[in-house]
Amino acid sequence: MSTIPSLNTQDRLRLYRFMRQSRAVEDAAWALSSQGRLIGRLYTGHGQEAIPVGMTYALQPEDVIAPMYRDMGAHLVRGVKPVEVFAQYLGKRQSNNKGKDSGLHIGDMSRGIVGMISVLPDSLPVALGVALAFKLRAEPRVALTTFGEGSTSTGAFHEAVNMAAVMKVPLILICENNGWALSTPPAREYGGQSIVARAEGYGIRGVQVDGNDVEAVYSAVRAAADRARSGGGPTLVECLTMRMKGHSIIDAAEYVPREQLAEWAARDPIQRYRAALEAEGLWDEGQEARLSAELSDEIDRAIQEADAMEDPQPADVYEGVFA
Ligand SMILES: Cc1ncc(C[n+]2csc(CCOP(=O)(O)OP(=O)(O)O)c2C)c(N)n1
Ligand SMILES: [Mg+2]
Repeated sequence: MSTIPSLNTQDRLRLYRFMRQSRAVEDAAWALSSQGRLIGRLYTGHGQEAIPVGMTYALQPEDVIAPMYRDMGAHLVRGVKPVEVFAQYLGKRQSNNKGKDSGLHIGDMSRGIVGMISVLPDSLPVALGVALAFKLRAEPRVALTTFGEGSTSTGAFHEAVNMAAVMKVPLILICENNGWALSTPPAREYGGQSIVARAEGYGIRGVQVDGNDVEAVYSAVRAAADRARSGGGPTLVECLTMRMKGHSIIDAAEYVPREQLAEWAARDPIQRYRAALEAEGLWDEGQEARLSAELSDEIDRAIQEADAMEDPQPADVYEGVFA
């Protein structure tokens, strides 16, 4: 067992800030989308913020992530600025996808982020390739990818996890089990009680964590990364959480039982972490009010700045499309 260095106060306050920033950016995007301002459909990770924040914080800058559409926090931890997110959502010419795509499809290898692939879960075989390259080059780096539990019911999942196990690559597989795959509940997605149980069948390490506990996610991923870096191969981390909004903004999710939402609302990862920090005397109402004001100001400025950017022109249609 590796021993995980404990998080210091500065780290813990940063984890909290990243989760708050993630939700604030997504809430603002929700409002813009409701006004018909986004060029595409909005998907959020509302209620799941502890996973992308905790996992990315646990990695080294030279590691590579291949995140999914709910992982706003992973992008923020990697240094993507809110203005870049809004430029992308608003379809601006200077955005990462030059106005051709919206959503969190912000691939940027200079920050170790592989762009999200919409065909699910095809980020998984890509991350496997990244991890294999690290292994072949004998570089002490790891790759990490995320996927929903619904996406594990495809052939690409099996092929990638099997090959990762056989090749013993430094790969961290994060399943964000949020209770639903669009309107399909787990009982109709997979047999068995968990996703993590599959790890044994593949011959890899598997751990299940409370996905609404940012420090639990951090510790599990930190251990998986240490292990992968020292040649121990892949780890499957199943993070239990709940999708607190619809699949996308156009999904009212009336199929989700209200009691399930209420139960998980009481375990909101941000409120819980705030309460824990307050109980330890590390956070108080004054700090909370200052953070709220700071985030609201940061986001207002980001939206204004993104809004002022140029829109793409018809002549740009082929730019960035062909290599
Ligand atoms: C191969 C494939 N089939 C269907 C879709 C359409 N689709 C997008 S998200 C989604 C649900 C995915 O559920 P899950 O993997 O649990 O992730 P979650 O949205 O719950 O985070 C579906 C069916 C897709 N993108 N790719
Ligand atoms: Mg799901």
